[in-house]
Amino acid sequence: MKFLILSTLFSVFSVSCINPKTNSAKKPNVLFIVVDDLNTTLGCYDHPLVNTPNIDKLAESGVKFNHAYCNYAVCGPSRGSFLTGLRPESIGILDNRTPLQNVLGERVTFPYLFKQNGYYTMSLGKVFHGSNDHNDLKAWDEIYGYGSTELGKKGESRNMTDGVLNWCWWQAAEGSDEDQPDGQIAKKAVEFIQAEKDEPFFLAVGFHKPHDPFIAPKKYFDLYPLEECNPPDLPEGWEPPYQHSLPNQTAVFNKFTEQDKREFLRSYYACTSFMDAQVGKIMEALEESGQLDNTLIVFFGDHGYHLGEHNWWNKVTIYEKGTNAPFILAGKGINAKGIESNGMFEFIDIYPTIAELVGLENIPDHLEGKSFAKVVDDPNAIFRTEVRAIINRGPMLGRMVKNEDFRYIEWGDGNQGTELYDQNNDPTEYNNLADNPDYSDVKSEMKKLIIE
Ligand SMILES: [Ca+2]
Repeated sequence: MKFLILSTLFSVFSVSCINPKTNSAKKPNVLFIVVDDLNTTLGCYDHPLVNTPNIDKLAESGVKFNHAYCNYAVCGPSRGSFLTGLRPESIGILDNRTPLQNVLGERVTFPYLFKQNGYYTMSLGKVFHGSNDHNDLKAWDEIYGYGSTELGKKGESRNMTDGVLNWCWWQAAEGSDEDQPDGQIAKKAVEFIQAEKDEPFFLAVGFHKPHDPFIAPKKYFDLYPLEECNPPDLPEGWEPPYQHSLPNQTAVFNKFTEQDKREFLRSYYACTSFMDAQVGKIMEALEESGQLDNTLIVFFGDHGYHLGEHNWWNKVTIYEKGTNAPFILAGKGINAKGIESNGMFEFIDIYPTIAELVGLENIPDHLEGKSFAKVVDDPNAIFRTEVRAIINRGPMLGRMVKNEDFRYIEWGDGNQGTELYDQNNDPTEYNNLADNPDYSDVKSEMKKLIIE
């Protein structure tokens, strides 16, 4: 009630005493960059090889989060969740086929709240997943999607599975950055930033790479000699605890040669550096236009990604590698500079956090996330004591809960298997403790936490 009264008073005040346009111009802009299938393989997350100077610079100017977790490690469900502020089961999107329009109802999405608050809203590339019926069209003043030019479709390429998996190929493309969709997105974003605007803006930039197929201009492939692209070690004799611990394409990766693995890594790294260069163009435009100081920048990957860990080369798991993603906040309102936060949060927390940081009004009450905006004043703040994610294996659901010490997984409500990993002594999660009697108490404690 207190909030309602304050909100009403403010509204009256703003209408009667301040020119609405002047008032709205004081709100910070938001640059919201979501990157498809980007894991923490970045310089600023201490990767020894990958070259990402622009993302590193962004991290140095703000807060880098080490424990950001998606709620579902697939594009559509993850975006359907964080853009509505609802868990995947609550919004009802558990695959890439369910259109948002079928389930959204009257609920206000994250970008639509900006539009309702007087922002000019722009969507470039992959923000919502998929075509128009997967989007919230009323949220945007403008929406643009992009495709490769004919030149950008040429270049040396190879499918690393001899064609068995039609997504699993790379191409060192001819042409420039702007022969690729992400280069065109960056160009449009720069033009948008340079243009005169009356309103504050919400600029959502959805970069496609490093999502497969791994296509980037050749110069980015040249950054990474194959002999320096070292695949991770697997423990001798390790097998997944259950067939459904991983998705159903593991047989293909059992045939991966050393050469295949190194090419996979090189192409993911090349795509990441290509995307990083596009981030740099946008940041430079913000700085040169004098808007950097009045823009909140949000940068993250839409979920995690395995690069050979657990002998798996993709997403769709509820392990650390599948659920943990890079997340950086910088710019307007982020007082901490070059800080790491080890506080855990879930992607459903993004909506209420950014809405609070920017000072949006009429934040809807359907949101299931918790704001972690207090990080601005206290980088050591704890947001959640545990995080949760789910994943489908056909009709079976897998659930994960993780706290500071353990990750616990249940398949089919526990009837189809359980997994328990010590996060401190076994961070790579190869030693399943679920059937170890020494951990039966831990397991029952974690079981109680699996549903919030
Ligand atoms: Ca994705």
